Amino acid sequence: MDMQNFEGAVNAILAVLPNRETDLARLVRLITAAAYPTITVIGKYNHGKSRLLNELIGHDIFSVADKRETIHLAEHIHQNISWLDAPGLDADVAAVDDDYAFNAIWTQADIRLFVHSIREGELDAIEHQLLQQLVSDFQTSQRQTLLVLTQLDQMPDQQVLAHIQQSIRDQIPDLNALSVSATRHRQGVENSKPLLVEKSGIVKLQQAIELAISQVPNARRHEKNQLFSGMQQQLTQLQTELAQTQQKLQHMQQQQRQDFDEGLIKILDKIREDLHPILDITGQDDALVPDSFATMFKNTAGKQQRAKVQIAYSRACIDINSHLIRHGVVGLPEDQQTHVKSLDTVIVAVFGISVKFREHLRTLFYSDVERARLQREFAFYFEKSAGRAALVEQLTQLEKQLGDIAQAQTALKMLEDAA
Ligand SMILES: Nc1nc2c(ncn2[C@@H]2O[C@H](COP(=O)(O)OP(=O)(O)OP(=O)(O)O)[C@@H](O)[C@H]2O)c(=O)[nH]1
Ligand SMILES: [Mg+2]
Repeated sequence: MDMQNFEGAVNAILAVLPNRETDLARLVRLITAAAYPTITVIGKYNHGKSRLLNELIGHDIFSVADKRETIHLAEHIHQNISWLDAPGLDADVAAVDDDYAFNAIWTQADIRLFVHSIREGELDAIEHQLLQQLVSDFQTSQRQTLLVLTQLDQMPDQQVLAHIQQSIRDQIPDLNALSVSATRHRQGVENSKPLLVEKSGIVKLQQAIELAISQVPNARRHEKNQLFSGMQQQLTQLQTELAQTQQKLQHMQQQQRQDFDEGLIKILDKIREDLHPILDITGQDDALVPDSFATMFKNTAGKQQRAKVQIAYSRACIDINSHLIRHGVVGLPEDQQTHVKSLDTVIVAVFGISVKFREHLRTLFYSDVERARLQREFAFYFEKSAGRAALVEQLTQLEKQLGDIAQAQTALKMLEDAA
């Protein structure tokens, strides 16, 4: 699997699990990393991180200064260990520097040396919070953090020193802090003074680092498994939830349609029933006798009959319309609207505008063919209504999301096979 495929796989997973960005970066690092364990320093600027690394490596590799000095990540490979020097943390000064530092601790490092200058007294809030995060990260990832108190030589008063060491122990009881002095170590080494070397604390720190390094292979294996299974679980859970929602919505979709269809049939049956007395006339249909000039202002039998037919038809329309509104069908779809508002109703669209005579009512409500057409057409407008369209849209979205999850699962599997 090449880098490009890695990127594709990572993006497929990120599309579904955006909050796993750091975890995925770490996972890719674990899959592609060289066999070397990686050790980084982390801590506030000017606390002696770079100088500590130089002492541990035994060469002046990283630049040291009495000011804010390291601004990028620097890597040096020494005796099969990758040593990373990171910029000092200081959110106020340069957020970008912090990005480098965070990348070092969360993505790259197997072991973190958290550096705090004992000259500064207790840990401040930012250091404390980050250390706690690192300690709790150990519970999940088994990545180790060593707390290193630097510039021990700057604390000549043993009582004050002991007091600060105790305060820090109280602040972060889960970590055993190691106190060191880079300058004493350097002096001891350069002047061949084993006692000074011993007193520098660097040797003890080196032993602690050795121990941590020996645990890296197991920790990495654990971390990989934990990341894979964590993401798999998250994907499965998401998939289950979405599939349940999908089922619910599909059921609702069916149920709504069934309610609409059944309700409409009931109403059409009732209209038939109601129309009986009006349609069942024997003999001549007075409604068909047109008014003449002579009867223009008279209340003729024809007028009465026509009024009766109109009233019956209006009632039928009201019944159907209230059924439509109850089911969210409030008007014609936009592409069917005209500039005549009064004609822009579903009723007019389905019934037409010239229902005037008994014959029209008979055809509309008594013929089976026509009734099937009415059911079909009203259902068509029902499906076009806003609520129904929104439901379809929701289902389309869900299907897409489920597709994305399936892709993310495949991508995760690919990564796992590459690991
Ligand atoms: N006396 C004494 N000075 C130290 C010790 N460690 C580091 N220093 C000095 O502290 C200053 C800062 O050291 P650096 O190693 O550059 O500090 P840093 O944490 O890397 O700083 P940034 O790169 O800016 O984040 C330098 O002047 C070092 O010489 C120590 O153990 N004792
Ligand atoms: Mg530095």
